[in-house]
Amino acid sequence: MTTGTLITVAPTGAESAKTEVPALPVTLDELLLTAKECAALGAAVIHVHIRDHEARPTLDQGRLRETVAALRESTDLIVQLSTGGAVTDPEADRLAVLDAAPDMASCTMGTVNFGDDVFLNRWEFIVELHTRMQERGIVPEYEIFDLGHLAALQRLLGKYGLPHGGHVHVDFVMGVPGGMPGNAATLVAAQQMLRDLPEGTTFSATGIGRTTIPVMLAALSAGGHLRVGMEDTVTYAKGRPVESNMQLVARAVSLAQLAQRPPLNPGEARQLLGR
Ligand code: KMH
Ligand code: ZN
Repeated sequence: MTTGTLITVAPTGAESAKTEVPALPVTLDELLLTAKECAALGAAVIHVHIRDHEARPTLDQGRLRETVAALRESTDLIVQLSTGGAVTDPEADRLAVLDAAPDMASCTMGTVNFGDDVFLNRWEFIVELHTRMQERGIVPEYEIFDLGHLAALQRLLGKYGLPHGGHVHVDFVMGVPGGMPGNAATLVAAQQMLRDLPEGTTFSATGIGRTTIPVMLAALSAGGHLRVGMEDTVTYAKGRPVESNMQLVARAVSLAQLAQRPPLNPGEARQLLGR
């Protein structure tokens, strides 16, 4: 059954430099302003990477806790922390992200080439993330960069059981150089593979860079949900840099409305995600 659209904003990421992308929110104040404005437009979830005082990616525990508290105080958004971090982050720091007690956290389902880098996600590490989230009542969003990651998720759930809340939600991150391509045919192939996952599994999709629009349109027509934000693209259209995360959320909201699948509010999103 097709429902409204869950819109997640991923405003910062770990890959773009503030010096090259001045509109990127990197301070807590910038993040909070972005969060409030994106929530007002129709976002229900925020996928958070934080930066240090020099705008470098960090997994600093104090900053993470402060960020979770501040987002909860000033918005109704579901707060999802990234456990992916940057490709250079050690596993121990990535696991410790859960100590900041977010509503949700990302859990990438396998290793993938990531441009010239490797985004390493060993099986034992994935199991540790999944089981710690179960114990602590944190809802995972399983990040799928390649089709094999869905087979890994099937294996994970078969061996270790359902996540907290019992609902499975995945996010197809498409168009990463080294991962699955960002196009409609691949999205449909990924969606077909959800048949092997628990009934009712939902998906969001995001397309990196120039795959943003084809992936967004394909996801909407296939009954999927959307993730948008400057983590995934810093170009709005050919030759036009993104001005703000709000610009990307506003576009997603208008396409969702056009598809007659208007944005879910945070309360509806919590119901959908079992949070
Ligand atoms: N920054 C990427 C290496 C996640 O947030 O869980 C990983 C990433 C995935 O962004
Ligand atoms: Zn991320």
